[in-house]
Amino acid sequence: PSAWSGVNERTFLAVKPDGCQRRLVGEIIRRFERKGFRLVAMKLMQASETLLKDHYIALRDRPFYNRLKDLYMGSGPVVAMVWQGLDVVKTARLMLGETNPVDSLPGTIRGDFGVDVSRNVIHGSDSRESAQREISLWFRPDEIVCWQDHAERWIY
Ligand code: RTP
Repeated sequence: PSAWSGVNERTFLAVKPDGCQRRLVGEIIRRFERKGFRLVAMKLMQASETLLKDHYIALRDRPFYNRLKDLYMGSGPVVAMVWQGLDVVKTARLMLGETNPVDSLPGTIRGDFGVDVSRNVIHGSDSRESAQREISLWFRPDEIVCWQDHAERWIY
């Protein structure tokens, strides 16, 4: 098992430009904190063309690729984060909702805050493998903070 399994599992989340513009950053962080996950890295940044190309490499042949990369994800700041905890990859995807907000239940982030598939507020890694790939794309190792989380003895 990798060093990032069990309670040390990690995922990459990013509040997209619409989420930042709509002042949803605090609300989104709050949901993951209350759930019991541990924030281990975070930065507000303008994603570069190179970074977005790498991040969305699997979608490069999709009809919405240029719109997604240039007109959406590259259009303003994003808040990139790494969260840690038991089954955080799968659980975060559940908390996000479906890609298209119309399929997302109320109570999920996209179900509560989005209506349009191309403005769906947040990104979350879809597997442990993508999480590892995306974390290393968006963060240098020294940007990830190892800290003693005293709440975790009540969470696990
Ligand atoms: P994400 O990677 O952002 O968490 O999204 P996802 O896995 O739920 O969805 P994916 O199919 O990987 O699509 C990535 C992002 O592209 C935008 N999108 N636009 N028809 C469209 O205009 C369309 N379809 C997808 C969304 O922002 C989606 O999250």
